[in-house]
Amino acid sequence: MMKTMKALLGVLLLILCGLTFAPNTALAHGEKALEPFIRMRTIQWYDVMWSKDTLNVNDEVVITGKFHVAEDWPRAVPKPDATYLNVSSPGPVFVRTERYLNGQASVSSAALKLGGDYDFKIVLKARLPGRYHLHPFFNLHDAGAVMGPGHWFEVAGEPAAFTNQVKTLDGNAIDMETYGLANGIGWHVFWFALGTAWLLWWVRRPLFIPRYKMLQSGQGKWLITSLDRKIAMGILFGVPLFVLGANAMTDRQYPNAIPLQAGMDQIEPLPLAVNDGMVKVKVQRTEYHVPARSMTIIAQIQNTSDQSIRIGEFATANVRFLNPGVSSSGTDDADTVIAPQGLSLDSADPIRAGETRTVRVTALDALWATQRLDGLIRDADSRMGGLLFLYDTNGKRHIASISTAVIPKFD
Ligand SMILES: [Cu+2]
Repeated sequence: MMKTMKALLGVLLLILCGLTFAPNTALAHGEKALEPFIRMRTIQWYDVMWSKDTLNVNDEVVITGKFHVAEDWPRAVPKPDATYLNVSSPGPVFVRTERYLNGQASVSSAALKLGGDYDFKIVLKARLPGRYHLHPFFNLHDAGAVMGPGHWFEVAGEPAAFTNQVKTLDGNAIDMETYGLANGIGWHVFWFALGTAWLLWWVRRPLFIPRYKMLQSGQGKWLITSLDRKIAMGILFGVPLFVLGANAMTDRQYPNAIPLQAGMDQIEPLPLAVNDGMVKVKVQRTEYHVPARSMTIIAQIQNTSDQSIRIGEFATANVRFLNPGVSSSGTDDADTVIAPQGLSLDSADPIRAGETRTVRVTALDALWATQRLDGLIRDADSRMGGLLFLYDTNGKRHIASISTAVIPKFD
């Protein structure tokens, strides 16, 4: 007996240690968890920006950006007929106060069109002080979460200072932090108490084996007393009556209640497709050189615009390979995954207006491996997708969404 007690205590101590010394700073939260072909060929994020990254409790931050829905959507991923744009954060550290898709206020899920471009705007209000990594991300029905680029935010101030007052449709101001809390806790406690009491009513008596023995010896009728039956009947009729009564009372107290919305927002893609048609890119062959961590894309580029253009960037799965001299990382190079020298071309000459030329684009950086995109070559669907950014002499940007099979080279 003493031995088992000691063993039990030991196990408990181990569990306690595990809980106490568990690492409490997880620095990643699934950005690289999805298969590379899902991250590269579903939602292709670009131009994601944050209005600020140090704020006080109650301050608002605006996240804006765009995304392209890949034409070459993987066969293994259900089509984006039900998707939800959200922000991933380590717990309820911010509250989302507004969200827009293509300028339309949107609270529900939305269906996305393949090949479409959308812009988004999300307003968040800081709730708890701390340092947090946030990402916009898309929940794709039956597929999972496709993360957008992440960013660190520093929130200062006092947690108690947070206010979240909203005005309901009938004009009452309510505090979202405490509204209905007592009611919710009250109902949970009530059902928990009722359930536990009913369980204890039976558990306090001899259980399985004594009851089995009584049944075997023909004493089964003593197992259930008439009081048991009365209480059971009381519960059987009392509980539904109680629930219906409470429901009627709630109905009378809040006559203008709106159900939780389960509809789907219908939002058209931006009028200008990602590729405005001026620059056509046809990929002929793509090779991934495993030891060098370099992706070589041979593509025919047809420039039908009236300006000469240069390739400035290749972006896939939030990794950005920049062609130095043509493209810079923009405002935020602190933590988006950027290879500032990652993109090179076989010829630095711009592609002249009207010219069609086959170019060799090389995206080389360890990010292919550290972001676990090179796992692509072991997928059953070794296709890659991404956005090619081209700039003309006036700085106007053309974007081409490309998609290509990838052939690995191991030597
Ligand atoms: Cu993160």
